[in-house]
Amino acid sequence: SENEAWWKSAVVYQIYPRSFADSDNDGIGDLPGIVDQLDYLQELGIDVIWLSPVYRSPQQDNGYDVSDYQDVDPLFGTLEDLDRLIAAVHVRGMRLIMDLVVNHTSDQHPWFLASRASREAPTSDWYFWRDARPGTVAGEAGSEPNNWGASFGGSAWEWVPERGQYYLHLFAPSQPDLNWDNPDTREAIFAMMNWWLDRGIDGFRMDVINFISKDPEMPDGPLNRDGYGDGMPYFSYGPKIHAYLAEMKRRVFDPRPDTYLTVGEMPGVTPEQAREFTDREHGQLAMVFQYEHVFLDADGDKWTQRRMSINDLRDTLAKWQTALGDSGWNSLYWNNHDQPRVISRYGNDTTYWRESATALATVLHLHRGTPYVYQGEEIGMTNAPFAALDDFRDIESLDYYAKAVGTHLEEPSDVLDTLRRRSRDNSRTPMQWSAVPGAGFTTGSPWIGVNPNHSWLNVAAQRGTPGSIYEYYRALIALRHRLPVVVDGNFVAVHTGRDQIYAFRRHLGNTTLTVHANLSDLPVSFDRDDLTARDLVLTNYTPSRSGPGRLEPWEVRVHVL
Ligand code: TEU
Repeated sequence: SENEAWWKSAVVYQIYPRSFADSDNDGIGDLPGIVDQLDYLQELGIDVIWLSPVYRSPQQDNGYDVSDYQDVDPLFGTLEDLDRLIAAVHVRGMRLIMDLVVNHTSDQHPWFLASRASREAPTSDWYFWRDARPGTVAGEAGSEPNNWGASFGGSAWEWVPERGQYYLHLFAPSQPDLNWDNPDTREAIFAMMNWWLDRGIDGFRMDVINFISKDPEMPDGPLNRDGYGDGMPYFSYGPKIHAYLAEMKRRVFDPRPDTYLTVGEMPGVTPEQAREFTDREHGQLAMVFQYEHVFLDADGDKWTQRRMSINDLRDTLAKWQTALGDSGWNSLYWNNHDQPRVISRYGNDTTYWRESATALATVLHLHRGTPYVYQGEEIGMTNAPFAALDDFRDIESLDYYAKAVGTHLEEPSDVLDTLRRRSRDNSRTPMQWSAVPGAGFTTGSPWIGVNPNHSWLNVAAQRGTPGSIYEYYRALIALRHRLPVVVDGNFVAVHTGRDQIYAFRRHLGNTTLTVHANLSDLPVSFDRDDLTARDLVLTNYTPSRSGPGRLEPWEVRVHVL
């Protein structure tokens, strides 16, 4: 039926357009390049494409700074190219969702240009403008309206002499926050969303959508390491968040006969909040992206690394499975354009490259929820060996380096080391299609370096090759499409008494699916009596290779009874 939640059985593939396929060889991926690869995605078994932003943008944050929501940036092509992509996706029975970046705009958006120029402008109040702290010299450090720090450096407030006021930016100064408390702002956003849905897209991935409602008092936050206050308690789950998302649902989605995939990116969201947002009866979104499981190797902030423990991973994922189990819905992801490659974080990208990529994929995809594959994950792409600061492009990475070396006087080589492990650029290197120079991504000069391992790690080497990571992903995705228990089965954690093993069961009717995964470099034995070779439906090792109670490094076994 039209109201059926089709996205529950879907697998989503995230495309980061600037790094996917470059059809005009200017070094930056584009929309016609994506059209050329749709057969590839269809063969993989993908149901939905999530396109990271292609809107007009000064590209300070690779498109997460939009200056025109209703046009395509010439870097990527034209609106007609996008229409062609949407049509080509639909012809193949697939769907396409767009990134919706409406917590903030670019500082070059006409709404902001007018707003900063005059307090009389129609969009004067569409952003958060505040006076200097009373008793201070406006425009000088310390006179900001509150102590909040921005994600990309320094204070969250920028002084504008023309207005004699500060504006709020939770991210870079070039990304001013939109004031959702103004009904006209909301109307403009809803109109724009409707314009896109009328154009035929199938939903939205909503950038930091839990940040749109700010506590109107905007109190100072607890101080963090770099001397700024943490505003999260006052904007990550603000007083009007449910009201605004409910209004969006009423104004955009409810009037339409079709069902859309809506996924809210929500840093800091708790399981209980996520359940509210995705509740089958009262929720406003299909699913959310939570962050807990990608923070398990971080100590306080993302730059400080610690070892991820398999026990923590199991506890975290099980908690989310249970919390959203019957009334909500989970999204499942390891990678995206903001995260270093999972195989280089939680896996082993050298000795057990193939085994750990397939083991991690198995564990994730066989949870209950909608899995997301980030481009290149399906061939086991790894972090990049960036040699020098010049190799990095990301605004967050460059800002971190400037702060760490410039302000905190850390050793440049240490900071580079941190960036090499944690930078978002690790996931933004070009898609590795083949072994040729430029990796089949471009014949021009790529905007960011191609990972040299493309000489052996590429699509051409794996597509159609039995035992490859790519073919394993295909089999895994096919399993979801074939077995209802993967989509609808409940989730039960299994304790084997071995810390290295991640195990769980899924039940639906008379069917039980069991996953045993050794997430370590060492073989492990365990007691089990109910798994027989006959019921084995998927493994990343040759089935005969080891005994029933023993798992080789990164071995996984999936049984269905
Ligand atoms: O990211 C949201 C976000 O909170 C990021 O700061 C994220 O936690 C960080 O990148 C991890 O290092 C979204 C987008 O996905 C990201 O690409 C944008 O830069 C950001 O919003 C601003 O739009």
